[in-house]
Amino acid sequence: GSGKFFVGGNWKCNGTKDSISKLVTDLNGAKLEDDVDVVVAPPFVYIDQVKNSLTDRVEISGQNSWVGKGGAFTGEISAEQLVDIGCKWVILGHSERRHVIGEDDEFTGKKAAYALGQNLKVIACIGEKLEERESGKTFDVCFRQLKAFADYVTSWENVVIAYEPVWAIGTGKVASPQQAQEVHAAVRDWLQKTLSAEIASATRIIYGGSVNGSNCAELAKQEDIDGFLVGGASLKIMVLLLVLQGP
Ligand code: G2H
Repeated sequence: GSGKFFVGGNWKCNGTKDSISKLVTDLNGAKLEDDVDVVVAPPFVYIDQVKNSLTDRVEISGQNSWVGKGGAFTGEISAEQLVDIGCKWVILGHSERRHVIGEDDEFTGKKAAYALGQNLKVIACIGEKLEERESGKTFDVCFRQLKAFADYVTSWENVVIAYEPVWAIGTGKVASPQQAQEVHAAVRDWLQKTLSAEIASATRIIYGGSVNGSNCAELAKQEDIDGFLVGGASLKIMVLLLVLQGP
């Protein structure tokens, strides 16, 4: 594995002022291991509330950002605004952005480059759909999505790659530790061949897709799994704490 173990909680489009206040109180009271980076991604409208109440031990991420400088882009949130409000990270290319909202590889790569240029760290998501896996295209799809990031990103220092097979997202169907490890190893190999050995060994590759307290330990043991992006389970503090115990 590479770097510090990383656990991100992606709250997606969930929560209210009250439920988020409860989650923050629980996170503040939790004993977090020193050797784990912990990041939460609240919905935009609650970031300020979270920033003003959450311990600095946990960093905050946006769930998306606009592809360039802010301006006349109704409904969008710029990378500058995320920085202004105290975010250190942004999740880009999440499969829900790609497949529900329709953002493509190039747009996603450009977003990553712009966010990095504004000093945000990027959680760059990739992953295949079920029919792509079943037709043997898992690596093709992941490499194509990686290449689109690599086409625009010049420094990988502030990038964490999240492998999230679409068929495992929010479905309860987690990838087996072997299935995840196989793709993580292939991603690391791609980084080595396409970018450099240094980037391949330094870049964290985290897994996302129905991670929970019962499957995280086996996944974390895999050589190339350097952390998790957790959706549903991150809304339940007891489950998140189990995941946070890491490898
Ligand atoms: C994958 C993951 C978090 P969940 O989208 O990004 O969500 O853990 O609910 O599958």
